[in-house]
Amino acid sequence: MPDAPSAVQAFVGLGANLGDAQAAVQRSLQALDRLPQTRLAARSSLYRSAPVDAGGPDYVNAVAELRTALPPEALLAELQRLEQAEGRERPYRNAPRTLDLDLLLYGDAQIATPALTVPHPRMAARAFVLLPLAEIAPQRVTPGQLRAVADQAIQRI
Ligand code: A4P
Ligand code: MG
Repeated sequence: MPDAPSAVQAFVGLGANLGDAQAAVQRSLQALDRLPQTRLAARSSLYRSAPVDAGGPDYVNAVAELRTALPPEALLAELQRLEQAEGRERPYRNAPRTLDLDLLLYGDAQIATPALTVPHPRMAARAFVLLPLAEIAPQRVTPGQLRAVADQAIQRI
């Protein structure tokens, strides 16, 4: 089926560091492709990364490119529903998690509401976002950004 004329290119960051994190990320990539009015256009490799500003086991991270006709708030609600489906609990900020889905970019939109900040405010400081994003959308990441996170421990799985 062709994309709706209103379809927007959006990027979603996936992260997990509890349970079978690799399986949760793989399952969720497939689930993103089944969201209403949405298809998975590209997906990065999986990456293993040391926790940044957080504790617990290493993370499995990836980035997905979506084409979606959902407005950003509706897309966020769907992402949160998928987090719940993976058994996400929120005991405290940056707690280890079975699945975290962050809306990184939504077209060229700049969004600042209480529920949603896009571009994701911390993405430029994080190798676990920038490396997978550069793999599928090199034009959205600058060499300077990559240099700035070069000291963060991350490897492609
Ligand atoms: N929210 C606002 N903007 C957005 C957005 N663009 N995408 C709001 C998603 N959510 C957004 O999120 C809290 C609230 O942020 C949501 O209710 C939503 O309305 P949350 O997922 O419940 O809480 P959180 O995960 O503790 O915070 P957040 O912001 O997701 O944390 P971060 O900053 O993403 O950090 N280290 C490695 N190696 N790999 C990781 O994946 N992840 C984190 C989480 C820390 N360290 C990590 C990793
Ligand atoms: Mg989150």
